[in-house]
Amino acid sequence: MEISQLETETLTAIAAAGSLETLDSVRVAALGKQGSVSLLLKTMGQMSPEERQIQGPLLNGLRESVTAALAARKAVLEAAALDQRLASERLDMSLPAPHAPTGSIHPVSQVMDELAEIFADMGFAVAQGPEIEDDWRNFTALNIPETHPARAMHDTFYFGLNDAAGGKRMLLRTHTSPVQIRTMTSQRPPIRIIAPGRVYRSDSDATHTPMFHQVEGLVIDKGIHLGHLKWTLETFLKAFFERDDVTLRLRPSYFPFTEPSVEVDVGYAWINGKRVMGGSENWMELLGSGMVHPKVLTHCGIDPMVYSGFAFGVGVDRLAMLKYGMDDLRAFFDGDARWLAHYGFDALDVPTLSGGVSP
Ligand code: 2NL
Repeated sequence: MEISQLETETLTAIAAAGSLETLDSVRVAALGKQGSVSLLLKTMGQMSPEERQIQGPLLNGLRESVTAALAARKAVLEAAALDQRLASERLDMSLPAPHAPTGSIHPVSQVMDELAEIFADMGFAVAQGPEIEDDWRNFTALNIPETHPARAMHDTFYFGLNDAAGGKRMLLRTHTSPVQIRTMTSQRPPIRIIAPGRVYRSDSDATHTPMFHQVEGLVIDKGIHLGHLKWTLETFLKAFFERDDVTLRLRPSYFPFTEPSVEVDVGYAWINGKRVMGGSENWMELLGSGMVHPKVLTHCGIDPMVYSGFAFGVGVDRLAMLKYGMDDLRAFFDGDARWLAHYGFDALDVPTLSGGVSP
């Protein structure tokens, strides 16, 4: 076949190719191993030098024009295919996001995160410890001897006597104080910690669950006095309830592990059937505190002639109820998805002092 005729036929086929697939079969038929252009190019090997001088440039010209036409057609077909995809694959940006089931942060976790944020700002570290403790850390080190009525007060869950850990009687901690005991026996003052966590007492009614959450705070340093305790609790409660007019009332009390012991009430008023913090119309007992008993410091190897400190304890569940308005403590631990959806918090809404501790 004549070169010019082959060129016309091939370029016509390329121009007529309506899809990338068709175009590729035209390419194979022309430039493939057995393609018409390729076979013609191979005939140059048998030509005489004189003939090759004439035919060579013509054949190379044929290959170049076919290659260029294929590339141009391919670009046109690809652009058309993209246009078609853009026209058909439409995404409506005004549609609502698809429903995806999401969990939420339990009010207890939310409040614990808020407490950690508030106390971190005052220089406190968060300390944790085991929920299964020994008698010494839960009672004895805290100046609660074997026969002390305070042990009965705590309605303790005990494990069996023959424990692998050297015959020690183990128990479920009745408060998070053993965490502070662990800190005082393993670190030197100054100490500034809060210890939030689960605690257990054999008690169950509308206002008591056998497991509940407590946060205790401990500060040990030289020259710590009741004024430091009062300032710390005042600063904490103002930040927690997000009101500058929170009022405190300190009353003398008794705990074996503090001397003196101080019970702290917060003032509140009823406004439109809602409890609002502040004022001195009504008082509610909120937390227990005091100066750490010298015997507790001595038990932990801290010299009470050199160091002093204060401690406090407060129920986290109670703090959550007061701040977020739940009325039944038992619902906290039912795992009811509707209750959790109603009272739960956005996992991405992390409490910060700068952004407000509550959502
Ligand atoms: C309450 C009372 C309180 C403490 C907890 C404490 C811990 C150590 C030493 C001294 Cl290691 N004290 N903790 C002190 C006073 C009160 O909790 O009624 N909590 C709900």
